[in-house]
Formats: sequence, C-alpha cells, structure tokens
Amino acid sequence: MATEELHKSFVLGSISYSLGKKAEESKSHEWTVFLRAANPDEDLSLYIKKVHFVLHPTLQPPTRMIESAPFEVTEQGWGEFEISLQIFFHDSRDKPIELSHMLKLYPDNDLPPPAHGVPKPVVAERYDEFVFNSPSDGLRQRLTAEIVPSPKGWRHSAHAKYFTDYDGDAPQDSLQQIYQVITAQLQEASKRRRIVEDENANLAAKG
Ligand code: SLL
Repeated sequence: MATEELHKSFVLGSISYSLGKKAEESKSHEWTVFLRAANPDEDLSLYIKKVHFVLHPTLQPPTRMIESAPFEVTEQGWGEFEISLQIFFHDSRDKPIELSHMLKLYPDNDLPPPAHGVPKPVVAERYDEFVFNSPSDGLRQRLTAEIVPSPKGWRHSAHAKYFTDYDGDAPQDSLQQIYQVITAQLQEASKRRRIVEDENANLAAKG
C-alpha cells in the first residue's frame, strides 16, 4: 500500500505589546503566544484536539491546556523565555508533536519608541508544516475537509493586522512585504547616519 502524506501549514509565534511607562516593572508587556493556521479562515480545531503550553515557572499556572481554537495564551510579564508546545491531533494514533518558540518582547533595534502614538508590537513568528504519514481515516477526513471561513480563523483575531499572511497566493504580496522591509531598513540606516553625523559635529565643535 502506498504511503499517503498529508500536509497542513501553520504559523507559530508570539506578539508582545509594551504596556508603557506606567506599567508595573514585573508586568511591562502583554504578550500572546499562538499557534495559528497559515490560512486566515481556517479553524485549526478541526484537526487539532488540544495544545499544551509549557510557560515559565514564574507564571501561574506554568502550564496551560487549550482545548479549542484559537490555540493561544495571553499573559503579562517582563522577561523572554522558551515556550514549549505539545500538539494533540484528533482521532490520531500518532504521538503528539512537540514544538518550541522563543518568546520575544523587545525589538531588535534600540531606537527610541515613537514620540507620539503607541509603539508597534513585537511579532516573532515562523511558518511551518505538519506532515502526516498515512493518518487514521478519521484524521484524514479532518485534514482533507474543505476549508470554510470560520469565525475561529485568525482573520478575526485582534492581532490580525500585525500577523504575516503567509497564505497570500498573489506573488506581489510577498514582494510588497520585501519592499516594506527594505524601506524600513533604509530609513533606519539614514537615521543612524544622522546620529553619527551629529556626534561627529559635536566632537569637532569641542575639538
Ligand atoms: C530571564 N530566563 O531571566 C528569563 C526568565 C521570566 C519572566 C524570564 C513572569 C511575570 C513575573 C515573567 O515575565 N517571567 O515575573 O511576574 O530573562
């Protein structure tokens, strides 16, 4: 019998919002760690039964079992740490799949936050695929079911506008994203150049 391989794409990541200057020191950020479908309309609970999140011992309780989509945990804290997930599938004889994600609260660059308005949340996410080899009949039905737009799809998430749409099949979409990244990097570079030029001018003046 030929082995049958089925794929399902997902995104694992976190999003973190700074709670601002007035926040308690130990709760400087509000973050969400999430497992979402790549498809913005798909309800992951169709084939995922539950997800066990292992957080950090400083969080109470340090582990959470989420039994329906959206498979995510929202918390407040100050520190970054590795979160591990165990993913259980419906009607499956297979062992659960283990994944891990490094929670990211702070942006890479140390540019000051915008003087006006709220800083952008920090998103760290990656696209991946579950691969099922000869799944049980029940699981196969769930994996091959037509995707109908569900209110549990990430399109309806409060974070949706910050999520990457890895599912967008129009190639212009990804080019557009690349242009945005390059533009942002150019802006950052010229900002840094201005800072260095100012410093040089100050030094010369003192000189
Ligand atoms: C670090 N290894 O030292 C990490 C641990 C743990 C952060 C970070 C929970 C909230 C709280 C929290 O943010 N824990 O402590 O009240 O950076």
